[in-house]
Amino acid sequence: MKAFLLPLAALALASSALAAPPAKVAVADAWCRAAPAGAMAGGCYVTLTAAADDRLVAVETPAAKRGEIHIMSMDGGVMRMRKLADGIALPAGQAVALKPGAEHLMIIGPKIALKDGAKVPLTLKFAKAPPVTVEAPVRTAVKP
Ligand SMILES: [Cu+2]
Repeated sequence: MKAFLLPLAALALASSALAAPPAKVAVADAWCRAAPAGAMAGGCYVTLTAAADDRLVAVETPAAKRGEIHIMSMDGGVMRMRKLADGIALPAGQAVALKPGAEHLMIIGPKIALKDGAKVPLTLKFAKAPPVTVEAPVRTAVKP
């Protein structure tokens, strides 16, 4: 009897693994930094925690011409930023904070005023997990 039941149990396990949805990425603390009227771009920040190893590969928003993933770094005593073409690695279970002075999201050619109280919808795209859309409030001050 035991020999007959075991294969059935194994089959049930295998089929539930197949039906499992892709691991998700949790998105927390999204915000965008207020920018002067007419600014060509603005920075946005989020904390991402992936359930399984993943990558942030793109950001899209209807509130700007396009979104990019950037990093700030010191280059000969000057702060510079550049586009991260490969996005940002998200190790499983580890909170990755995008913040001023480090990795950030850049919205290029904002179509709305980036002032206190405005909201920027951001759709974050991942290599494996389904995309997540959040509303990032615009703030003047850096989050405490
Ligand atoms: Cu930037």
